[in-house]
Parts: sequence; structure tokens; C-alpha cells
Amino acid sequence: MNHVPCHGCGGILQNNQAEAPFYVPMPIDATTPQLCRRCYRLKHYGEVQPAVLPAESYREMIDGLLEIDALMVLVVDVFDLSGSLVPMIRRLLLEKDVVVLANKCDLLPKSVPLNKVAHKVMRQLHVEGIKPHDVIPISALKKVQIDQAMDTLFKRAKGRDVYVLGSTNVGKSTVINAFLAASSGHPEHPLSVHGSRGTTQGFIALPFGKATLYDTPGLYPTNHVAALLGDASYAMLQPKKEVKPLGYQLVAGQTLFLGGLCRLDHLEGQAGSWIVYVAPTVTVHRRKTLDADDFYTRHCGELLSPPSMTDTPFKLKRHRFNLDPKVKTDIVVPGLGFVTVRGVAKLDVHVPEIIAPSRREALI
Ligand SMILES: Nc1nc2c(ncn2[C@@H]2O[C@H](COP(=O)(O)OP(=O)(O)OP(=O)(O)O)[C@@H](O)[C@H]2O)c(=O)[nH]1
Ligand SMILES: [Mg+2]
Repeated sequence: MNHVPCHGCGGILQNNQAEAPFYVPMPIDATTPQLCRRCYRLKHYGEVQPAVLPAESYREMIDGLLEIDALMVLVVDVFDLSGSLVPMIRRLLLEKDVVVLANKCDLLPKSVPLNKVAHKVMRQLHVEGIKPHDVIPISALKKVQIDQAMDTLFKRAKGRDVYVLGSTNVGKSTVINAFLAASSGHPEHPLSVHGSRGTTQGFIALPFGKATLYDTPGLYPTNHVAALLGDASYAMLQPKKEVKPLGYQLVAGQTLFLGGLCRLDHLEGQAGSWIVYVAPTVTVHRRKTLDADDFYTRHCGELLSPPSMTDTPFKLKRHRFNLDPKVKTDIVVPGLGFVTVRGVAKLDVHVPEIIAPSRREALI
């Protein structure tokens, strides 16, 4: 029995069962990096086969880190901060030295200074009970602040191993590939990355000075819209480049739909300003609240998309928010995006039952 991990995804390689995960059609060789069939197809043909790590395996993996003296690097998606925080790793983070990399900064408007992003993310994490030494805004894709992130990791690790953690799709493997590229030019064996869920399947050890840096698999928080959607609809939620804010002036009695996944009713207040931050593939519609139920029933999955007609149907649940109209506040829907409102005293947010919308001090 061997325990050689796939270099792309970290799953333990096997060459007995062609249909089982992590298959290699050749002898397994611990001395050279090898890719399992799934990673090979991902790398050469861009094909993805879904792979979801069971929550129990993830818990075991995280529990295994509790006794280890190492630096924990939490990667979050700055565009989906609340959707990036997996409750299962909270206990681990409470007990360890933590550095946070706020990835995908390229999705935020360029006018937002990175130090402001760092400050806001730090405050939000404190609200969540996570107290990192540093929050470093980065873009692994656009190679923004990669050297600064590496320097901080070396400084905080103090010769210890480093574990890169976070929910699936926040960009952990892309961040590590950016580190490899910054240190060696072109990484000879980059880690597998993809916009689908569950790309990394096990620990992948890489040299980090005299210590080791580990890529790890990710999970979704259970209250994430992604849990409701098939791959095609899920892909529509992920912005590929800077998100352009969509501004609306809404009076009380009007409703905004964000695809068929969220409905916001302006109940009380002035003609408030509503600025929507979602992927451009999410359709946004304004209606009278009086017509909203009927409009939703007729158009969810078509005009209001995602979801699509092939996704499993779900019901919306109403959540009421009382706000201070003078303060700019974000209404956040994990996995979908956020809406910055001002001038609104009371609103209803309707989202699928598994989702918990929240409010926060405006990020932008
Ligand atoms: N816009 C943007 N996209 C990014 C960035 N970093 C990663 N991505 C994209 O995010 C998606 C997920 O990246 P991965 O590196 O596979 O994410 P992961 O956290 O390793 O995911 P798992 O292995 O499933 O846990 C890919 O489509 C990446 O191209 C970034 O800085 N900006
Ligand atoms: Mg990964």
C-alpha cells in the first residue's frame, strides 16, 4: 500500500481501479510528481469531474491540525467574505497564529484602496471571532501583493510549517501557484486550480524555506447558495473580472430581484440608494413590491437567473432588517454578493431557506 499524493489535487494515487478517484494508468513513483487522471484531464483538456469531499473527512483533517504548532493561513474571497468562513475551522483558528489573505481583490472596484479593504476585512473577522495577526489583500490571479504576502508568512511562521486553509474556490491553490511563480519564475508542477468546487482533495506538501507549506482541500459553509445550484448556475455567480456596481434609486414599495436567488423589498425610508455588487451574469430587475410575488413565480429560472430551470426548486424565506438610514450598510447574501444601501429604514430580504443574509458596515 502506497501513500503517494497526486501533485495536482493531493488525493492518494492508486492504479488498480480506473473508475475510482485518483487513478493513474502507470506504476506509482514517489520520486516524481504524478497527476491523477482527473487532474491530467483538467490540465490538458480543461475537463472537470465533480468531486466533493465529505464533511466528516474534512473535520478529521482539521482536527488533525489542532495539536500541531504551525502558522495557519486563512484565504478568504474578498467578494464573498461571509461565504468564505467555514465554521469547522473556527475552533482551529482560535488557538493558532493566523494570517488572512483576502484574495480576489481584482474583483473590487479599482478605486477602493487596499489598506481600506484590509481594515474592513479585519473588522469583519473580529465580529466573527477570528483575530488574525495580519490581513493582506491580494489578487493571486493578477499577482497583486504576492511578495508582501510571502514576506509576512515567512515572518509569522518563524521556521514552522504553514497550512493554507479556507472554503472551496477561494483560490488557495492559485495563491500557492503565485508563490511558486514568484520564487521560481515558472512553477514546473503547478497545483490544479478550477472554478468548480472541490478541486483540491488532500494535503499537498511544498517546500517553504526549511519548513513545509501545505495546500489543503476546502468545503463550503452549509448556508451557501452554491449548495442549491448545479455547476452551470454556480459558475454564473462567480465574477471573472472587476465587478461594476449597479446603482438604483428605489422608493418604498419597490423591489429588486438579484436573479431568482434574492429579493429585496424597500419598506420604509426615503428614495434610498441601492448599489448592487453581483456577477454580471446575475440578472437584476426592479418591480413594484405589489407585483413581486407574481413576477417571481412567472420568471424564476428564466428572466430571473440564476437559478436555471434544471436546478432543484427552492422556497424563499423572508428576513426583516431595520437599518439606520444615515449609515451606509451592506446587505450580504453568502455566495451571491452584496447590496450597499443608504436612506433605507426598513427592508425585507427574501432568500432560499438555507441562506442567512446578514448586514455589515459597507465594504466600499
Ligand atoms: N478573480 C480572481 N479569481 C481568482 C483569484 N484566485 C483564484 N481565482 C479563481 O478562483 C477559482 C478557484 O481557484 P482555486 O485555486 O482552485 O481555489 P481553491 O481554494 O484551491 O479551491 P479548492 O481546491 O476547491 O478548495 C479559479 O477559477 C481561479 O481562477 C483571484 O485573485 N482573482
Ligand atoms: Mg485547491
